[in-house]
Amino acid sequence: MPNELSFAMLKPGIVQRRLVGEILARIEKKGLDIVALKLMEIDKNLARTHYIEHEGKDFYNGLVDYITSGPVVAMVVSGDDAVSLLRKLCGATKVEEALPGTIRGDYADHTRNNVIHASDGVESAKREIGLFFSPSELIAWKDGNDEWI
Ligand code: 3AN
Repeated sequence: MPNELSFAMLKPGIVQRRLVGEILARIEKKGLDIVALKLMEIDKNLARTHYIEHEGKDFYNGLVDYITSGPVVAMVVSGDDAVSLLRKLCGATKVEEALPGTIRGDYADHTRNNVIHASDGVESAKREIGLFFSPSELIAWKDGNDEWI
């Protein structure tokens, strides 16, 4: 299994609803290493660039408005198959398809506000990490539990 980096962002509703700790706990309990983490307000330019693949879609402006409506928690996680593991923890994009037990299945009731973003591939992770973090903000740390998980 390849060791990968992935980018995740807890959207404004998670901060507003005081759920940051619960979501971080799920990511940590899975065994992924958080190697960068920050609370930040993102401006429209960054939001538009981040979601550039959706430019022109009917939900694009609403998505940009939502994501810039309050602080988000951006992070980089590291681990074996981190990209797909994180996507599985998040659940399906459409809330009606997101299964109970997943983050979106448990916490989201509208697709546009589906509470968390996670990179959909290694290349997009690299691009998104570069948008939100400088290299010096990533901290590789030695995991003493490596033998157990
Ligand atoms: P994912 O976030 O699961 O990778 P994408 O990249 O297709 O899914 O969509 C990016 C974001 O755009 C979603 N997280 C969601 O907030 C929003 N979105 C996607 N599809 C729709 C839709 N049909 N209606 C409203 N918002 C959507």
